[in-house]
Parts: sequence; C-alpha cells; structure tokens
Amino acid sequence: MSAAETLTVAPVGGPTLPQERKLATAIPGPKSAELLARKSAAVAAGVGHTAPVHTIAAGGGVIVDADGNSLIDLGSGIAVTSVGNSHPKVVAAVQEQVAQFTHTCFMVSPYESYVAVAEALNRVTPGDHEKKSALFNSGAEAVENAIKIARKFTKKQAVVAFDHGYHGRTNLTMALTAKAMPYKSGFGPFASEIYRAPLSYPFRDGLSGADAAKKAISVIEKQVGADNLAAIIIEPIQGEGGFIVPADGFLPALVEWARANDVVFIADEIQTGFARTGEMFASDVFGIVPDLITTAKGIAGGLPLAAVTGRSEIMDASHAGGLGGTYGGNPVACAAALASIDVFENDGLIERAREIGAILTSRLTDIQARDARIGEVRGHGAMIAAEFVDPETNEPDAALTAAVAKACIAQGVVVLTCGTYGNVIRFLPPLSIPDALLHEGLDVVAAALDAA
Ligand code: PLZ
Repeated sequence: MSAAETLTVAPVGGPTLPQERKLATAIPGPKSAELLARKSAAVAAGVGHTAPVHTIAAGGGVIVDADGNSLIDLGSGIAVTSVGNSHPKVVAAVQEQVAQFTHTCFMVSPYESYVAVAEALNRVTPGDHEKKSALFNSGAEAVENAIKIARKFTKKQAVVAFDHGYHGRTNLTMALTAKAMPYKSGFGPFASEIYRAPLSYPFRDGLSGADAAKKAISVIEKQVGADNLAAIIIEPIQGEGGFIVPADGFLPALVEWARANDVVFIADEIQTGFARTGEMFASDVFGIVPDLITTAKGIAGGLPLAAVTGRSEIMDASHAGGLGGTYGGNPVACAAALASIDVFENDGLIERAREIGAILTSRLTDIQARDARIGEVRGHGAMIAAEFVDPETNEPDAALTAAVAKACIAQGVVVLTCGTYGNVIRFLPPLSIPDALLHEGLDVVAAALDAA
C-alpha cells in the first residue's frame, strides 16, 4: 500500500475528509467573507493571508472551508503538514501527551520526549559524527540560536548569508533575509556583522557550481575575511527566495572552504527538511554534511517546534543557561515530532516525495513545452517550482504569476508564490495527497495559465 493510500483511509482526524475539489460557493463564500471582515477589524494589517477562506478542517490533500468548499492543498501551510494535516499518529500522540501534562519548562523539570526528539534529530540529520540538539519554537528562533552557538564556538562575529536567502522575521533573521519587501522594509535598523554573498542561480547567472562558489568565496574573503567570520548560513535549496537549486558543486565547495577556515557551515533546512526533497534532508541531495542544521516546519506535523542540531563540540560551546526559552521543546510539540519522525522514517514518505516530484516535474515541463512563459521548472522531490518570465527578455513576470495564483485559488487550488522577483509558483503538497488530486490541481494551474 502506498503512503497516500495509508493516509487517505486513516481512521481519525482530517485525513478522513473526502479527497475532492468541490466549489459550493464562490471563493470567498459568505462565511469566509464574514471571517475576513472580522479579521481586518481585529487582526493587525501586517498579518496577511494567501487564500481568502475560513478554514474548518484539513487533511490528506484538501482544505475545507466554512462554506462547504473543498480546496486542493498544494502548499502544506508553507511546507509544514508534510505528513498530512491531523495525521492519526500525530493526533494520538498529542492527545495522550496533552492529557498527561502540557508544560513544565524543560529548563525547570526535564521530560523524556525532549530528549527523545534530540536523539532522533542527532540520528536522522546528515553525517555520522557525534551530534547534539537544542529545541526552540519557530524557525527564526532556531536560526538565531544557530548563530549564537557558532559565534560562541568560533569566538568570531561575522555571518555570511546569501542573495535571495530567507531566514525569518525577527531582528537578526531579518538582517539575514535578502528581500526588503515585505520582510524588512521600515523594520530596521538591523543586526550588525551580517554580510551577503552571491548565490549560484543557474537559470539567471549561467555559472557552473565551481565558478559560482569561486565568486562567492572571493566576496567573502575580500569583504569579510575568514578571520572575522563565525558562520556561513545557507538554505541548500532556497525556499522563499524562489526554490533556487544551486549548480552542482557549489555547496560542496562552500563547505570545504568553511572547514578549511574555521567557519561554521549552517544549513537552514527549515523549509527543505523532513523528506520534502525526496531525501530526509536537502543536504543529502547534494552530498554535504553541515556543521549545524536548523529544522522546523515539517518536524512536528503542524505543532510549533524547531531545532538546531550539530557537531557536539560546537553545540556544547555555550555555557549552561545560555540557550533555551520558556516553551522551547514543549512536551505536546515533542510528542507530535516523535510521531511525525516515525511517519517520515517508516511510512515511505521519502519515496512518496519522489513520486510526487516526478508527477509535478513531468506535468509542469509538459506545460512549459507549449508555453514559453514558464522559464524554468526546478526543485527536488515534492518541492518543485515554475519561474514565470517574459519569453522575449527572460525578465521576471510577477504580474502573470500573481494572476495565475489568484485564478487557481478562485478555482479551489491553494498555491503559493515566492521568489525575490515574485515570479515563482511553488508546489509543496502534503505528502498525503492522492495522485488524482495532485493531477486535478495541476489541470487547474494549466487552465489558469492558458487563461492569463
Ligand atoms: N528559514 C528557510 O523557510 C520560514 C515564512 C513565511 P518561522 N518560511 C516561511 C513568512 O512569510 O513568514 C522559514 C524558512 C527558512 C527560516 C524560516 C523562519 O521560520 O518558523 O516562520 O520563524
């Protein structure tokens, strides 16, 4: 039985929802419109939304709204519900834990599930060296802590991030993030000692991995200096930046340079982690072993949890009390993570991500073959994107991208855009989506592009 079949017949929670696209009303329907009116009256304007719906249930490959619409989910709440929404094993683990105790603060009186999550992360992350982990609440918090840990270990301060990189919305992570609008504009001043290097972006720079790495290393050596540099942080495949897959050899060359220069190499796998790319981690796709790895999103089936995992000597450099937080490694989130990691490892989800990737890639390249406005289809596993361009000039076409995404949502298919130039549609379906629903979602995308 495939992973998708297992999940669609599961006995509890969201996955028992009918796996269908159904439009009962226009989107938004009246109940969704009512919630959105309350939202604009009560919720800060800075908190946006992609699909104008009042969600009441989700599971398998659908999101159901209060008006009776059933939308195909091709975004997984930004790569979070990879195991599927309300996966039965996650639901059971959470219910059991929530009835036992909800919180003690791990720094006050420790509990087993936190330790078990750390052990699992030390085991499943790339490399067979001795590792340790620390748990946090959000991706941004994990990134902040990875930087703290690297600085403490190296006794150096500078950090290099890359063009198109995304690392979060807190002050330090805004500084690491490349794109001004909407993430940084007006929110400065930003943390100091953050520098930016050029990325390998084969579709736009035409460089080999070796040449792109040479260029990046030259910028780092000339503008920062290895003696000042604590860490390099990079998403092995960029997420918000546009699902940019670096050319072969780029990441290994950076890792090699970092190791030779006592610079901590941090892979931000918050979006790429946990089977998403058809490997447990994207670092495995490129054959690299990072010193530290940040994880979040897919780790706990929708509950807030994040982690930093890495070489024991680096992780142990911080003094006792230097790392932590009230909620980091909350027991309910840890129970969800243990259940999710069990599903990733034992229910064929890596294989399923590859199957989904094969469908996405073949369908999107078919569309590209008859429509030159798709400049590139790229990604790995169930993390695939299409970059939209003006076919004459290759210039990014953000207006077309926005129009296609909007039309898809109106037709009951939730897609997410991304990219520095806003001209990429990314596909991140839950790994529990049935094939038929994925195909139907892509039919809608193709029709929306034809009509645009
Ligand atoms: N690092 C690589 O993808 C989160 C953010 C969406 P948090 N990406 C989605 C938005 O508009 O806020 C992300 C990521 C990578 C860090 C983060 C930050 O993770 O859990 O959102 O803090």
